[in-house]
Amino acid sequence: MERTLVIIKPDGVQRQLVGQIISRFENKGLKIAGLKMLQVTKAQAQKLYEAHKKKNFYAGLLKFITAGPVVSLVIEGVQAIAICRKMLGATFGPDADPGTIRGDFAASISYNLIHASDSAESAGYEIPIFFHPEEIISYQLNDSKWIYHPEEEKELGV
Ligand code: FUP
Repeated sequence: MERTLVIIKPDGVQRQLVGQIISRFENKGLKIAGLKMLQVTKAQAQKLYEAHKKKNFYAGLLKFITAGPVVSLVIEGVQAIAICRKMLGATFGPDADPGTIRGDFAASISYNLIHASDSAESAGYEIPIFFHPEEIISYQLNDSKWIYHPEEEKELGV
């Protein structure tokens, strides 16, 4: 089982796409382990985008992610990190395939609606920026036996 950080960015909240985006993760069979709306602080934004500190788009990134409320989630599931990345699509709307979140909802090369951790290492770094341990809930989904095969379920402890 993996956990990953997903952030519906300010454009997603303003465009009232929160429900539709969260539904996609639920429909896939991924579990919501944490969920909150928040205003990202400058300190949180700097930490999240630490890897991009020297890039020319860094200032714009900080401005965008702090421009309004976001919805952040901890999404859990088998291979959740890779699955969520695939569901997001390519970084920029025009490049993202139809069927992906960005492909279906984003036309911009800067307003790209959503963030998801790109590796287990990133998830381990990013989740604590937005969630205290007690805000991430361990529970079993009622229908997990129809999301994963019973053997898979046993093996993976889902
Ligand atoms: P992604 O992992 O798809 O969210 O994209 P990256 O981690 O490569 O980049 C983080 C954010 O920086 C993206 F959401 C968009 C922004 N970005 C730019 O604005 N310009 C670039 O050239 C690359 C990324």
